[in-house]
Amino acid sequence: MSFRAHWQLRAEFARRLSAMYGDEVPAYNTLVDVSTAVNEDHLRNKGAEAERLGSISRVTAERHGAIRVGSPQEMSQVARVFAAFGMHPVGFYDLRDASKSSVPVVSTAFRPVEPDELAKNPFRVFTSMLAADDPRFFSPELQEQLRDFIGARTLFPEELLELADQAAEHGGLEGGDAERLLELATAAFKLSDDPVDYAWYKKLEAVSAVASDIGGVTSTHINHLTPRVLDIDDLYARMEAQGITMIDEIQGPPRWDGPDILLRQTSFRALSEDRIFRFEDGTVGPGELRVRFGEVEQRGIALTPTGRDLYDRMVAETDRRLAAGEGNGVRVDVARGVWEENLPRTEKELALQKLAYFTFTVDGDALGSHYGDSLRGGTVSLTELIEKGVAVPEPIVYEDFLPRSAAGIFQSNLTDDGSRDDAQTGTDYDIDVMSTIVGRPVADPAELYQRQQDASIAALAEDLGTTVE
Ligand code: OOG
Ligand code: NI
Repeated sequence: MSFRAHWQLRAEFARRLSAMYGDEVPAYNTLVDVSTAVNEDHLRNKGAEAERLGSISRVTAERHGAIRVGSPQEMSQVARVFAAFGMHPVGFYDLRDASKSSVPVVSTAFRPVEPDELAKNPFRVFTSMLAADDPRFFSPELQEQLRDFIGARTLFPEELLELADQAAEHGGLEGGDAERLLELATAAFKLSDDPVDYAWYKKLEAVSAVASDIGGVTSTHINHLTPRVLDIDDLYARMEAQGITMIDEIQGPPRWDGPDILLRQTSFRALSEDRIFRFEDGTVGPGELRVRFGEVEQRGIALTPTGRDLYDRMVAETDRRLAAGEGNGVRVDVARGVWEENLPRTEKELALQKLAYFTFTVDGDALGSHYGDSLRGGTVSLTELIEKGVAVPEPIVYEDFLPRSAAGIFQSNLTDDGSRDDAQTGTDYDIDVMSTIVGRPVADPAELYQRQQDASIAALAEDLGTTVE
């Protein structure tokens, strides 16, 4: 067998995780089948327009996973594993305050960062770390017990970490080593059948079902794997028609007749799964846990920091109107109204107002009719080029996550609010602290999109033989 580069390892890793998870959670296979059908129909109905935010082959193969670890040490180890697959930490999400119930985690996402790597295979994993030192959730005694329990387990065997380091260093691995890396990495995320200590699990569950899922067991597992669809409303309706109960709403932006922005997500509720427990009297027996769920997403255009501010204001305005009793309490209807009042209806307008990120292509006809050859050697503004239709904006897809949706997804699958003592002060986490924990810099998503847009503008200027400002 020959050398396998990062992207080849990543594509195979995603494929194996998907097969494993499909065996573990058969409803996931239904979700994938329905997603594929939705995408095919969307393509049939919309033609080339359907592929504006990603080719059908990329979108159909596209997944994100979610995993949860228990300590900074485990976070740094999982970062080494993902580096083997060309997946790097991007973005910081603090979910502790993003919802009213107890979600005691801070997160980042591991994903390819270069546009060509994303195009080859965009597999990403939303990775959460239990904030086991946050006194709002965990008493000093529980913090210590958690540290001991988590410190005593091994999620990622030494052999896996060593192979991963080699893959990171050499840009991939040769045949036998590549195969072993894939085997070990996939196995590390398999649901374990080791008995779960019932009393310990329940003690943590009283604080948060997320805490028990992370710190109450001796291994980690994929929480969900998420396919991408081109029409999430259609997907939602088809899943319900199949008798699968979805959470009440689609999270994130509403459906409207302007450009799709950021990320829309929904999920079906966590399903009961058989697990083995060890009870306090020493007996071992079967039981059920309900922690893993199915999620699906539709991706839209990445927003600039200005666009993101507008988005956050629109979300706040939606909340305000809902609280005031507008729209019969139906969030998406209220949100649609807010969107229509505030967000430009065309990609061109989004680009002109610098609200979203784009790459640009040249429209030769528009160039000829507006400028002839007169641009060569001169200076022109990007705004003018866009206005005249010479620079045609092509959307840059949002590759990241939304903290409020993430918290909503966690939360909608909890049966209990858990407990949080807001009289205590929470531990400080931010992107820099996360970088130290992960052991490598956590990239700012906006910088990555900006870099891609800048490169495209530079290429445009080169093409036109002019300075574009
Ligand atoms: C992660 C929840 C967040 C998303 O897509 O926003 C998430 C988890 O449940 O571990 O996956
Ligand atoms: Ni997810």
